[in-house]
Amino acid sequence: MKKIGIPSNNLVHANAHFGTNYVDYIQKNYIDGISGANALPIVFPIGDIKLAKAYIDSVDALLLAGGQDVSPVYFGEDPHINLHETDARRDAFEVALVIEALKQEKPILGICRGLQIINVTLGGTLYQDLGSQYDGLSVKHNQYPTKWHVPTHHIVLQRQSWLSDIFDEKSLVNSFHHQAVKRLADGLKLDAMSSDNVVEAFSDESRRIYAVQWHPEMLLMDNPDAQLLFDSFVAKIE
Ligand SMILES: [Mn+2]
Repeated sequence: MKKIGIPSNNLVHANAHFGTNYVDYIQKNYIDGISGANALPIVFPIGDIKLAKAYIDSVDALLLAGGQDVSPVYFGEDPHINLHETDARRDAFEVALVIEALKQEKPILGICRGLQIINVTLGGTLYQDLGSQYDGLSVKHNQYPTKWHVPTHHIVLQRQSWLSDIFDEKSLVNSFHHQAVKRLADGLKLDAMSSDNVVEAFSDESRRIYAVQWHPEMLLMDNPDAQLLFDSFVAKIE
């Protein structure tokens, strides 16, 4: 059984249930996607970047989940006034895991924030806030409060890629982001865009990097076809 490492998110603020206890967590939907592809999900608690090698040694592939905004320090900018919450420990841990996974030539799947982490780790940049920084914006990329499992905006495939076997040339996806790729890092190839030309997916088959800006794990709740993306990723593992 192939093992997929999934770095966790964490509760940064006290809440009614956990109080000030530190809690690492991962949404069940990612576990469902990996389990559904007959692979073994292994959650990595956010930790010391010195452990990145040991963590990646223990799995066959890496899945980066959604979450907080990525800190703009990773692409040399100060925080824009509309930047949302960032998490320095999570950023550092995930960047270290991406670097180590590439070193060990293990496949990486990035989802939403995960896509953005991959891009900045490889030298690309982000719009910190599409609404105030991207003039071409005309699509609602944060569909909240519409439910997670409801596909709302189209993606248009840009070339023959791993997505071509999964999606029609024009398909509907869900969308919960206000950050997006500004400059794609060298070596990454654009796979899909929204109708307002926001990067919705990229990949690099030679390094087995795959990334989508939407949330296939949430679509799973009501769209069984969303499992295909996880199946295809797991099939990339030797
Ligand atoms: Mn979108």
